[in-house]
Amino acid sequence: MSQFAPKMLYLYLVTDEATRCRHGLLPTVQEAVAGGVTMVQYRSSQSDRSAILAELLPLRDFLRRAGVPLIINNDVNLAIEIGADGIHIGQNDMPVSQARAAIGPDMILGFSVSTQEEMNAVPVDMVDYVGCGPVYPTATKPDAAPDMGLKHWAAVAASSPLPVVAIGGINAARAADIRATGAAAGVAVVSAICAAENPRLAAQELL
Ligand code: TZP
Repeated sequence: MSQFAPKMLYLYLVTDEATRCRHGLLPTVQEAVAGGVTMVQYRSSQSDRSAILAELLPLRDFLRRAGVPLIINNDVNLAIEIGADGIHIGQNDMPVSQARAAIGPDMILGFSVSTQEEMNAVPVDMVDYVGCGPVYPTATKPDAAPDMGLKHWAAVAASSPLPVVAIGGINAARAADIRATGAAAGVAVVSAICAAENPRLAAQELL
């Protein structure tokens, strides 16, 4: 359907607000990519478009040169405008059909689920991958669904018709536990890399 390949999910960095990245947004992403990150999602609650573009365009240019796909969280227009590789939407964002229609067949579309019911309802023919979680408690997303716990997460993920990336409260030890279930194409993290003293090393430890 699109340029998506499941291996892109192996170590997926979801960015925090630039102000919460210990070393700033671009240096954090650059170091994380050097450490092995395979896909990056830009996630920001800012509403100032020019501020968004000011931090996003250099990020896009760097990721293009590095050959790492850039996904935009829940902003189809922004994703199209800057030529991102795809978008990621949640249960309370625009309908999947509307998102796919807007981005066309080639861009990557990720969709979040937090329960078995939501997994069962994923529109398989329109979505490329599923983000499933939070697996563990997370302080990064205050409005996140209740954490699933590894056992329940693994059962839900194993039932997925699409590649699954785990998210929520993941550190190096937990990444290993998640990978060991065999149900994940990859792990997605925010704070394990963005808040790290050494984002390159943090990424390496999550591989
Ligand atoms: N979606 C579900 S949990 C989460 C998102 C964006 C935040 C994950 O952040 P962290 O710091 O890796 O727990």
